[in-house]
Amino acid sequence: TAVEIRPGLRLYKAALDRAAQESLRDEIREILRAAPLFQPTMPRTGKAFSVRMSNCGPLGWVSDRAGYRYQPDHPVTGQPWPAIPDALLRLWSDLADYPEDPDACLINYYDVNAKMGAHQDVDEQDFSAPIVSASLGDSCRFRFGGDTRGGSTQALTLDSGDVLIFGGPARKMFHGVDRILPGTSTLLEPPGRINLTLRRAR
Ligand code: MD5
Ligand code: FE
Repeated sequence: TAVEIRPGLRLYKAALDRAAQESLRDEIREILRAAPLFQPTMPRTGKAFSVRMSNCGPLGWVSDRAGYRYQPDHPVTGQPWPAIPDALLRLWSDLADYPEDPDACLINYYDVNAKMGAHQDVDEQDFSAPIVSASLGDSCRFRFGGDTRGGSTQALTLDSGDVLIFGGPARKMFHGVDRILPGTSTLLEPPGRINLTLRRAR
């Protein structure tokens, strides 16, 4: 049951039931054992993100002083990223309306104090593919606006199990996470929020 928030932006509330969330959580835990969360830093300034990250799939998104990019290996261990779990590939093929599998899945971990400033996702080569985002753990306030910085914005609460799809005219909108709502989920230990974004980087 999708709600079209605006053209190109669809929200599936509770797309993943509790059992699906638990099994995905367990698979992500295994992925993070092989590809530990790293702390990305801002290009040029070197300031640390409050969100920690990892990836699965052929390519992973990384950020350091040199810039933002997709690369096939973990920036700390040098190992290739683990495979994308089948449950996520099925979610993409069910919802993305795109003929190929995603080639990147960014894993964002928010502790209860983490947030993500407004930005656009424009490091991918083909904007005809959507981005599919799944939330696990504590709820968050997700904020989004238009295609330019500084216009009017709206906010949504994203709960564990929700799936958002950004495609078409919503693909390049500004968006960010204002804050995590602590104590809203028992799924994760330690608490916090995991966001998974399936993408076509190339
Ligand atoms: C999150 N992640 O909840 C947020 C929002 C990111 C990111 O923004 O880049 O990892 S998930 C919603 C989202 C993800 C990617 C693209 C778009 C929205 N978008 O094009 O609007 O961790
Ligand atoms: Fe983003």
